[in-house]
Amino acid sequence: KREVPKMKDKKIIFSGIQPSGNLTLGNYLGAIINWIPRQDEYNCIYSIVDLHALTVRQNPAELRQKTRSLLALYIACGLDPDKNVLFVQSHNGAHAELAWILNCYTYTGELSRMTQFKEKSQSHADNINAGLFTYPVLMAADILLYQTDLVPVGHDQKQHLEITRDIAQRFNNIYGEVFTVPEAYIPEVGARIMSLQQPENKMSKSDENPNNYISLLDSPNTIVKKFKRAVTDSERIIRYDEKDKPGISNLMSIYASVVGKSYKEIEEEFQGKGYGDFKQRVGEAVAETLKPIQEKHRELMADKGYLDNIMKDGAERAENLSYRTLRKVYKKIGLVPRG
Ligand code: AQP
Repeated sequence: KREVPKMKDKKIIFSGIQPSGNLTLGNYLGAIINWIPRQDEYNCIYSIVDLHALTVRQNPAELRQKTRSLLALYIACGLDPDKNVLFVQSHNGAHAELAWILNCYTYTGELSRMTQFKEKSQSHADNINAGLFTYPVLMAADILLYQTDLVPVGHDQKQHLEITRDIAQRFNNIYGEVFTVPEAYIPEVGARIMSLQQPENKMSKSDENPNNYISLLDSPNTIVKKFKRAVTDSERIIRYDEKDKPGISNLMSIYASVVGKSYKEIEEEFQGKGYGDFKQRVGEAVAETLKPIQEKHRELMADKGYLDNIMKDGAERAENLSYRTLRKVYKKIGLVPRG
């Protein structure tokens, strides 16, 4: 049995990823890579946010499989289940409960300005459901339940973090200091990894074209091939320029994150070399980084009992932490305690 972290002996980190596809290099470099070094310094809570994934139609069997696989990937990437609370969102009813309350403190006008809602409404025009619209409210509930101080996410989640802060402040202004107002942590490099074929769009795990993304579970061969096919430009010079050279700049930001070099160092390393050499090297560096993760993931997926135990334990610890906040919220707004 793992211990429930003490609520405020250390600062609290919360983040999550949807099991809506295989994790991409974007999810890894934008989010997960920043979770690993903080597990000693903070109380960290990481969720597999399966309720969020339902805003887009999912195949039930695949969703179940991807949820387990994502838990295995969290651990394979280096999250220690003894140091972090790892759990599946739907295993803790408090998320849906608080989301309903917060829906009543969120304006439809602010939700209709969310970029993700606008983008997903376009890409899923046949299923613009209410969940897609209120997604940021569920996300606010996820974060606020744990009195979170810091939320490490990629750049695309910045707007959702801002609305979370607005909702928390609005609620606190009416009822007193109920919620900690969280800060976003968005890395300088890697916060916005773009699609390999369409570098003007972000890399997404639910993209229909697998050549647009690198899955953390792609074989080394596939990874190198996908990088070799990546869209670039006709200048033949490796230099960072997001506006005029989005393809090359994206590959540079991936390489910079993976090998820990600055853009200047990368420009020097590839001075006088062609795009072919550069792409090959980026592909190899990514494949090398992912190899130990893939091996560990394979091992973990073969041990169903171990993953089940982590999930069960994580759910209990998450519930224990979050119901303290939920009870306080219910009391403040005037719901009668069950007794
Ligand atoms: N391209 C990206 N670059 C950097 N960070 C990224 N993240 C996502 N894409 C990139 C970060 O990954 C975390 C998990 O995101 P999510 O699963 O909750 O949803 P998302 O942001 O909508 O990610 P996807 O991959 O695009 O999922 P789908 O395709 O299902 O919508 C977040 O911290 C996010 O910032």
